[in-house]
Amino acid sequence: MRVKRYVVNALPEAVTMIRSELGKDAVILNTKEIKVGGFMGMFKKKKMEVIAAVESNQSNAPSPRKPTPQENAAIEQMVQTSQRTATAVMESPAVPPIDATDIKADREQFIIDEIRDLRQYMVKLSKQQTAGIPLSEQISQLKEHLIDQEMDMNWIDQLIELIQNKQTEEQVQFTKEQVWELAALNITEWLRPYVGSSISQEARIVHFVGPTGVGKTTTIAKLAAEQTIKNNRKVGFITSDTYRIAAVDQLRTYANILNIPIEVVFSQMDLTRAFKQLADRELIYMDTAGRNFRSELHVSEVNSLLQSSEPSETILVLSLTGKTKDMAAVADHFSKYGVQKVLFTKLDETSVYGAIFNLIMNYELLPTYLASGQTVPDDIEKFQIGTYIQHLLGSTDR
Ligand SMILES: Nc1nc2c(ncn2[C@@H]2O[C@H](COP(=O)(O)OP(=O)(O)OP(=O)(O)O)[C@@H](O)[C@H]2O)c(=O)[nH]1
Ligand SMILES: [Mg+2]
Repeated sequence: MRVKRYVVNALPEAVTMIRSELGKDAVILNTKEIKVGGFMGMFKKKKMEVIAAVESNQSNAPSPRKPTPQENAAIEQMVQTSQRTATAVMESPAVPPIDATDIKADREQFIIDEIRDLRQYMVKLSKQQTAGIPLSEQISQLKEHLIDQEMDMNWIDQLIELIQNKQTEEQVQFTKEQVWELAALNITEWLRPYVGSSISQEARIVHFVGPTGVGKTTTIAKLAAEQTIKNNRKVGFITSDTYRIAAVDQLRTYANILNIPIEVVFSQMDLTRAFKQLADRELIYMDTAGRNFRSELHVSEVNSLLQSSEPSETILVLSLTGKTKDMAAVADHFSKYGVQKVLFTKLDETSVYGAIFNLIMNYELLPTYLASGQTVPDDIEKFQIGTYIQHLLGSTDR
């Protein structure tokens, strides 16, 4: 067997040389791209190394290997060129002895193999992704953002998995905007069943309960102003907050400004008298003393004051400056007494909004209003998903 190495610019060039030097029965054993020349490792030129061989005894000749697609293309080009120009580059003036049917079969097999490999690769890839391979930079950024916002980890994980799966399904890499948009959509869907309830129109008596200093009295003044001035309703106040010196005075001041009658109660017995005094009022807001409601005893104590034979509702007031864990404990205690509606205050004093989401989702609380400042009556608005999500997710260019 005669074996010869050719270094050429392109395969057709080698084929011409092989045909003329080794004859028409020569076969290509190997081709590879190499780099030659250059200066100090730079400016090297791309060349092709072709190893060809010819057997003197044809029956023992090695069977030629399957041509690569690159070789196929080159051969085809060469066949066409030689057919067109009939240039006598070979010993034989005839068309080169390449069987077109063989090439076609080889090519088909090659495509089938490629498709099979590709499918196996895709299956491997999708398995890796569901098994938690590294997140894309955009998805990682969302995860970090939500951790900073103190959203519960189990919700973050669920959200990330949803976005990750969608990305795998669509076989693309989402941009930051797309990741944020998907997060907004999913969070909206999760919150939707809980959002939209306000203080019931049917409730004549509305009790406000919550830890010390969260803003119950201020909030009552804000809501009473809205009902009196905007809705022209006859509002009355009852306060049971007799623990603190000047606590009654605080509500009384607002009552005077808004021209709203106020009754002070010291026990459950006083309530009947107070309701009688306010018999002409369409709406009665009842202020309670802020207590340490992480203690269940205080919760049951205040609950005894909330009994009423008339349509009533209790609103749990929570400040966003509180710790999520403490808020959760309070929410848990009140939910045992059927308190479902919540009003968040001091939005203006925080830049961390995950607690709202956690409380709604974990305790099935219904958010009613968001208070965002000390000014009565302006700094309060109805809880809206869109506004809340803007706070939670912020803008994508941060
Ligand atoms: N920044 C900010 N301050 C608020 C908000 N709501 C109330 N406050 C302030 O929080 C402080 C306490 O408000 P109160 O209305 O007295 O709170 P409370 O829950 O009635 O307090 P106790 O009756 O002592 O339990 C006051 O200084 C209010 O001006 C709010 O949304 N944002
Ligand atoms: Mg108060």
